[in-house]
Amino acid sequence: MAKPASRIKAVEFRNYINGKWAAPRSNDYIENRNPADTRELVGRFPASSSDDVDAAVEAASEAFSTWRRVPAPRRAEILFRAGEILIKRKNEFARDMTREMGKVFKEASGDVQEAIDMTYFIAGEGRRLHGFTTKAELPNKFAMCVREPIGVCGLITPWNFPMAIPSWKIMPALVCGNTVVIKPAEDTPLSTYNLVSACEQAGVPPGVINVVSGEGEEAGAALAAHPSIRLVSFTGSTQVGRIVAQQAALNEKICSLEMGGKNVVMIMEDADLDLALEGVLWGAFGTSGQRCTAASRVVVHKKIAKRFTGMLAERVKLLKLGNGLNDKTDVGPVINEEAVEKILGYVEIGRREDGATMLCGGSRAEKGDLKHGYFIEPTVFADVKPKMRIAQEEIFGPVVSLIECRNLDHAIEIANGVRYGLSASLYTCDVNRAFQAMENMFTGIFYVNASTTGAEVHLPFGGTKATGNGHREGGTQVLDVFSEWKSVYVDYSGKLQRAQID
Ligand code: UN1
Repeated sequence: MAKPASRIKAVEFRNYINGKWAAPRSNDYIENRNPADTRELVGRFPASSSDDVDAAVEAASEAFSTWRRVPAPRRAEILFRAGEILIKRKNEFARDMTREMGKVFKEASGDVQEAIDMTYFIAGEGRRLHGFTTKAELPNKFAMCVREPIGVCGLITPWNFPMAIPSWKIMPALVCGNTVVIKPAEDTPLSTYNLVSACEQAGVPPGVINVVSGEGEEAGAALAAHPSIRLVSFTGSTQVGRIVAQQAALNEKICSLEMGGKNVVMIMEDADLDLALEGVLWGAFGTSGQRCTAASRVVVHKKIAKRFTGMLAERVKLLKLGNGLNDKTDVGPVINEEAVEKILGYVEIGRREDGATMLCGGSRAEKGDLKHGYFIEPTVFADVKPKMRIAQEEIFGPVVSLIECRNLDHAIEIANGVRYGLSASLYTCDVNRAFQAMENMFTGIFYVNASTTGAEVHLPFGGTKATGNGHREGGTQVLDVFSEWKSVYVDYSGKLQRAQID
């Protein structure tokens, strides 16, 4: 059960710059409140300005000259230690995460686990960081290419995976020899603080990781525009990602973007419907629909549409909303008031503008203690047409749209008919159909007989079209974001050899 708000002490947090916990120059703070019960103050976090960002970037620039020369396996050893600390403190950190972000405790534990997985996986890369050798076109000449660190990286991270996503960026950046300044989402800075504290405790030297919390428009913008930042890695909305990319272009920064999604579950008439039902419930309403990978469209074969719709509506009505620290809760709150308004706005669009049939949910839940939080009833729309706004735009909440299809080709056409391309899934018992869909879906992630969420850290994560700008974080592919290639030629002939001429 959740502790009463009065028994939880709120703390004032600092920025972390050059190995020291420092108050923001402005002395302004932002309140971090529990979205399940806004009476509970989780902490007060710096509302940093460009002055704080400048100080952090300066510290990171200074630290870069020594950190880049620490052998990668040694850098990795520190990360392994950080992983051990995260394991030891997993429950405490998960609890903190549920309090600041709202996701149910089990899922918050999964988020911390994803950070542990990433830390161990990428620390292992410290002994690889492979380049390659190849044959030169001239005799007595050697050719190879090696990975080099890039410099100071600016990391801007979202609130929905407040520890996992920072770890996807910090750990590979560090193992490659970069230093970082991270600006966590203003709604969930505590989980980044916990991650960075683990790194500090593990022995990451001063200046290598710096944390500057604050508003996107202020601290985030200052980071994205800073001339000494060589790389910006951003996960968040498509709207903000575009601004980050524009800023990056002005200063020749490398820019890795991970943005929106409109993910789809396709269910064929031969599918195991009970399995598909579990997948849709988990994909659409897990994390209150606030995963980039959340299932927000379900394309169902017309032969089973009626039956599946009935099965889904029946189960959705049973989902229990509540505080994520209560183990009876299925669905936690959404992140803040703005999210409530946006999601309910889409519910209205679905009902009025689009004319879809709402089967359940559709309102803010305000019974009892729920009135103190940002709760929205899990919502299902049926009779949705592929071009309706609720079937096209990212809602990022517990709302799912059911769309009927005639066959697999039709399902794939509908599924691909959106501007995003993060994750898709197909339920079928026919292996041929599974491979056909795998080949024809324009998404960065594809699942067979599983939901749209649940990516693992050792595979590339990211999407096509408006979801990203071609990079992948996760997998060894993330090393391509956080390192640059240097091609090296050694001519041991003792004479001038002219490539392309001699
Ligand atoms: C996100 O929502 O941005 O695949 C990340 C998943 C998680 C990561 C989601 N492992 O659902």
